[in-house]
Amino acid sequence: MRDPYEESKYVVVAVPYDSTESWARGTRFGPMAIIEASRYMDPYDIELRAFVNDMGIHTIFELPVLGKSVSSMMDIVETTVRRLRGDGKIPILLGGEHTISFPALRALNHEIDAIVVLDAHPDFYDEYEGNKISHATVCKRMSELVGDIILIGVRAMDFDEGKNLDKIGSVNIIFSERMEENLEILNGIRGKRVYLSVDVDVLDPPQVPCVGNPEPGGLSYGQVLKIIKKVVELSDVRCMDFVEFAPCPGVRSDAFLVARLVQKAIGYHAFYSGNDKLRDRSYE
Ligand SMILES: [Mn+2]
Repeated sequence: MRDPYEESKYVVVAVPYDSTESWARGTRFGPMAIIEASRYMDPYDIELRAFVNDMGIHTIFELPVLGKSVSSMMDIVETTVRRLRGDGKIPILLGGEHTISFPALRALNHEIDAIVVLDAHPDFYDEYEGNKISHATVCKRMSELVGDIILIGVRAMDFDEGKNLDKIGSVNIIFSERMEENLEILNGIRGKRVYLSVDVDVLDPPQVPCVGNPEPGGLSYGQVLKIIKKVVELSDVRCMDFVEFAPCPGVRSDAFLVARLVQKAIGYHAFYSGNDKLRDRSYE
């Protein structure tokens, strides 16, 4: 995915930041593991009957955020995303910890009507371990910028987070165990400009065991794909991120799964936003 910047609609940005992570650090290795796995992926998408190579994807290798303070990381991410949107690109951020979504949203919240988050946790603490900005508070902070927020796949939360969720009128939660029957909530984003954030811990741990905070009872790869497809089809997604992947030594299948998820998401976006090149190469 090394198309020239000028010719690319999608720009993949590696953000290897994991400084506020509370349990296991290691999401700093996530972006490069995903990019590395993507090199071995077949570029043909069977479902879309199209070549991902034709979609125009440029990759910005690691932003210099490692070991930086939260505020410098935020400046770097915000400046980068603002520049990409100024050039008309769709930023695809690879984390790193979930915290990176907040500065990304801040760079473009003037053009966002709703946020869709896939996550095992609501990340709705007001403050966590003394920090206002961390992986555990990120969705609360984001909801203060854009109040219309849908959380999908939640299956673990703290009592205080529940109270914070109640205070915000337009938070919709689709809990993991009632996912299928509640997906019609997504119809509320039809036609809206959306920020899509995928915390890969939304997946069931056997599928992606190496995440910051593994939580049992998660979604399958197929369910996550279905949700991303629906979001991209119904709405106008302006920016996406895939966060919290922390590769374990010796395990390759989960990096491959996340890379495929990113590839599929870009493919759906290109398809539903009418990429002619993509359709021209179809076998149909
Ligand atoms: Mn999260």
